[in-house]
Formats: sequence, structure tokens, C-alpha cells
Amino acid sequence: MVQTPKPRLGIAMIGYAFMGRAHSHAWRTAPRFFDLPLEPELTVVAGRSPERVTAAAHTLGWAAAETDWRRVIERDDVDLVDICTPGDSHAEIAEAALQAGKHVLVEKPLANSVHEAEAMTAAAREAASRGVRSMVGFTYRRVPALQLAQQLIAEGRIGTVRQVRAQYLQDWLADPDAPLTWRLDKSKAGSGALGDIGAHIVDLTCFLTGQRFAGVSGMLQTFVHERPVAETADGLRASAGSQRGPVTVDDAAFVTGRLSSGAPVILEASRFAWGRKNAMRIEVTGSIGALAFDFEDMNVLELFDAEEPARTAGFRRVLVTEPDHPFLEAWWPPGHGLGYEHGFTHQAVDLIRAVANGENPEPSFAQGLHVQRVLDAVERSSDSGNRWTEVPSNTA
Ligand code: SOE
Repeated sequence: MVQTPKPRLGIAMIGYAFMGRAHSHAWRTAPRFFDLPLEPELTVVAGRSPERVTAAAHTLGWAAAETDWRRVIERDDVDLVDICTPGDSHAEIAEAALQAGKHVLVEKPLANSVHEAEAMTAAAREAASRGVRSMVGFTYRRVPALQLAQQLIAEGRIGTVRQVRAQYLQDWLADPDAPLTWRLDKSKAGSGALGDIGAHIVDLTCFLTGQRFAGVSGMLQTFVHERPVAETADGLRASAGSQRGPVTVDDAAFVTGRLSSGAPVILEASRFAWGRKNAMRIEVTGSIGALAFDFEDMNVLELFDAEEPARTAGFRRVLVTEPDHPFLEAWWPPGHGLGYEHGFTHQAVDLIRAVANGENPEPSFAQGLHVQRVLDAVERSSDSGNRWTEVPSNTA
């Protein structure tokens, strides 16, 4: 039977390092495993170095390479702009793309400051009135076990949320001679562990509980103040040169906070936690149960039902690989787990469907702005000796 080709969705990706690789894989994989209303086409990738962007286009499967993102946005065959650059260019690229009528996906965190995030949110709201969609890449929302956790909490399986504790621990900076890359430069990254990985657990807390942060007290710590400047860098892999330079961001962030319901939250983000590679853990305790997740065991959701008799009660490991678990129908037989890259594929799937159905996808720029406000409040609190700092609501 001859199949009628689906309408295409021309994608332009800006940046091609670690996140660019993950996003390229997602755009390519999504239509091969999911039945989608539009066919994403890897139209053009942009980057500053002509040699490197051409090589990246070839390796990652993009039809063309471009050295100026502005030219990409002008192209008629581009419908969606995927921003995988460091945070200092998110606002300019996203606003220009939305203005030009292109849908936008932007890597997390949304921006480097509340001010930029506010402008981006206003631009996204205006663009939505013209049918143009926007989304922030808080990818972990689309890990099936975390989708299931969100559903169970919304269904009341653990009762009223009482407390949240979350950690995001990595160790790629624990070596004091690990090179100084853009993630350690405040002017490029906005903040350190706080915005890079802390932003994920702030967003997940909101996603899982359906609440916002009302206030925080924060403590930021920089353990190593100077490092060898990176000579070459590709994502988290970098080689050190002989020159040294200052670290201008935090290495770790420690936060206590309260949600809009008053529920207390405790968060820890560190890139100095020896032995922890990508240990993103979150535990939500409710009035009649609890849920726990650890990314290093990402196909499992732990569920405690406090209504079971104490004699046999205990955390149950739910293996989230059944066909009726979120996104799983498209993948492997039960027990054949998923990995880091699948969250990006599911993100592409949901965004393509939202564009085709004329819906606003989540996390929205407004939700990204809320995360930005939390990060900003943590920094202000830390600067003022951990003083309690309110997180303004998006309308304030
Ligand atoms: C580096 O800490 C990093 O790549 C983050 O930037 C990503 O958001 C996270 O998914 C993995 O770690």
C-alpha cells in the first residue's frame, strides 16, 4: 500500500554539542517509533565554526549547516527552532525566532536572568496568539517513571503532599584540575550547579506536585575558585590548557523552601559529589504514601503505600516498562529498559503533537520563568546570609 507522505516540520537546531547531539537523536528517532502527525525534517544546524558545524551536520544527520543563526530563522523551510546553545544567547535567539513565526524549543534553564525570562515569556505569549508554540527543555519530565509519579500524585495515591526532598548529584568537577568550560562562566551559564542541574529538580518539584515555590532560603558554595582554561571542549568532555582562569559560578547549591501549599522542600545540587554521576533523586512524601525516583535506576519508581499493614508494608519497586506506562507502548517488551536519550525523544514527540494539534506544550516559557525566579531567589538569599526570600508569582 502506498502511504501518503505526512506534512513536514522543518527543524533548525542552533548549537551541536552535548545537548545538540541528544536533540538530533530525538528528532531522528521520534518519527521512527511514534506515529506522529508531522514528519520532522532535520533541515539545518547552525554554529559559529564553519568546519565544526559542517562536520556536526554530517555526523548528526542534518541536511545543511549554517554559521549565522539569523539566516536560519529567515528560511521558509524552517518551522521550528531548537536552541541548544549556552544560556547567554537563549533570549535573543528565541525572541527573534518567535517574532519570525517559528515554534521554539529552548534548552533549560530558560535564560540567564529573570529579566530575560520575563521578556521571553511575554514574547511566547504574544506568539501563541498567532499559533506559534514554545517549550522549555526540562527533559526529565518525560522520563516514563516520572510521568507515572506525576499521574499517581494527581490521582491522590499518596494523599496530600507533605514534603519533597530532591538531590541532583554529579562529580565531573570534583577534580580541581577539571577544565574551565562555559558551564563555569557566569556570563555564559548564568549560574553553576544551581541553574545547570538544580533547575531540573526545581522544575520536577513543580511538575510532580502541581505547585509553585512560595519562598526559599539558599546557600551557594564554590569549592574551587580557579581552574585550567579549557583548550578544547565538547559538552562535558574537555581538555585543559596551561592558562588558568577564575570560576565565577557556584559548585553546589543547598536550598530549603516552601511550596504554595506550605509544604516544605529540601533541594541539593552539586557537581562535586564524588561517585555520583547523574544521581537525580526525588522523593515526595504524602499523607498516605510516598514516591521515590533515582535517575541512576531510571526505569524504576518506588512506591510506599502507608495504608498497607505495617507487617508487610515497604517501598515497592515498580518497573516502569509496561506497555500501559507513559510512552512505553512505542518501545521494547516489558523489562527492556530505556535510557537518558529517551526523555529527549518523548519531548520531541509531545512538541510535534502540540504543534500539529494547535496546543501549547509544557513546560511553557511561563513555567521556565517560575524556575528562573526560584534560582534568582536562591542567589539573593545566599548573598544575604541565607535569609528567607519570597519567590514572586508570575503575575507580580
Ligand atoms: C551537565 O551537568 C548536564 O549535562 C546538564 O546540563 C543536563 O541538563 C543534565 O541532563 C545532565 O548534566
